[in-house]
Amino acid sequence: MASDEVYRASTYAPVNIAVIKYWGKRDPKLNLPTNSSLSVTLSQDDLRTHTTASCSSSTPHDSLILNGHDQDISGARTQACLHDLRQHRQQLESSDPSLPKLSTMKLKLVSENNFPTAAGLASSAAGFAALVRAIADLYALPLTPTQLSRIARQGSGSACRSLMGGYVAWEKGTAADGSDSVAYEVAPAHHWLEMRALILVASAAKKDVSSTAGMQQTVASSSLFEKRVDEVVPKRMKAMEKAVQERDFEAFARLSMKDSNNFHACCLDTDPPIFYMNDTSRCAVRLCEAINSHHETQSGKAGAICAYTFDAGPNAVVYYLADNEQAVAGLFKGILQGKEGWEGKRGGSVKEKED
Ligand code: 2P0
Repeated sequence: MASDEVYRASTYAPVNIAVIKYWGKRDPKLNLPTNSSLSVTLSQDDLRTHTTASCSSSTPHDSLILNGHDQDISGARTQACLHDLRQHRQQLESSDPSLPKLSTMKLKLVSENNFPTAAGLASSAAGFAALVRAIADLYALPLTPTQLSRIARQGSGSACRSLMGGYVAWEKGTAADGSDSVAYEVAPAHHWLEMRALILVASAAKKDVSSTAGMQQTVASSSLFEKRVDEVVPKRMKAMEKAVQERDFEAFARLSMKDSNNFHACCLDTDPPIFYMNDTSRCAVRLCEAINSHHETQSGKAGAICAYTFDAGPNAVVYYLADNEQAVAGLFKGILQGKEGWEGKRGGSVKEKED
């Protein structure tokens, strides 16, 4: 019988790692950022969320199970995403009465992360991107990734950048209703296929200060942050887009490291100070610096071959080009293998799977 029919759609969404960081909201309700940001989407063969969305007339209530555990989805952010997606479906149903009334059915969402949740590895980015896309697929919504990014942004800011592959910018926008605060593709993954990302897990523990809380403490108390928003990031966004367009790794690396350091300096300038990086993280910074200096000495010319970046947690992401696999990833793995403080390591690529 049609009334018992179960409708279902599944999708993956990858993690993205920002090289120009999002930190701070100008409108917490609509989740609008104080500055634009730019990220690299990792291959979904590496770190990703898989989500299945289903509904039927007998589904009792909206629910989300993440890694086997029931999640509370009553929060305003998840509700905003569900509301918008249902509204889009309702519009389709009104224009074509033969469509099943999925918008009136409750949703069952089942997600799995293949990496530590809430440990500064962008789990909310992949999580909300997968949730929004799975429901959009279930509802057969004719929306572009940029249109979906506007919905996912309400769930978690960084999620809007996980709806596209490759190099993605999130334009902060100026409209009060957030309509122009969306993600767009700066370049597809195949534009710079040689890019690789090594994820160094310094700690898989849940972070002390959530990004959402931490960034608003920074907005309220850091004077360094004002300069970051007004001057530093607008210039860097342009320079980073250019570096990506021109596949200029040296510029990409310098900008990434500087922006990570500027973001963590703003965290330190927050009252009370927020420490996301730890001794193990600083060890990764030193190692990157040493690799770059060694390369410069050996080659006799300036040019970074690796770039570290840290999100709201101690784990390092190190970008490098495939040609320097041995000089960067090989060295990191050799030195850190089994070393105390590093609980695990993952190699990732932007497009193709690496071990
Ligand atoms: C980023 N981070 O650009 C930056 C760098 C953390 C440091 O986006 O409150 O989890 O859900 O919008 O997206 C983390 O912030 O925050 C983040 P909400 P989100 O990737």
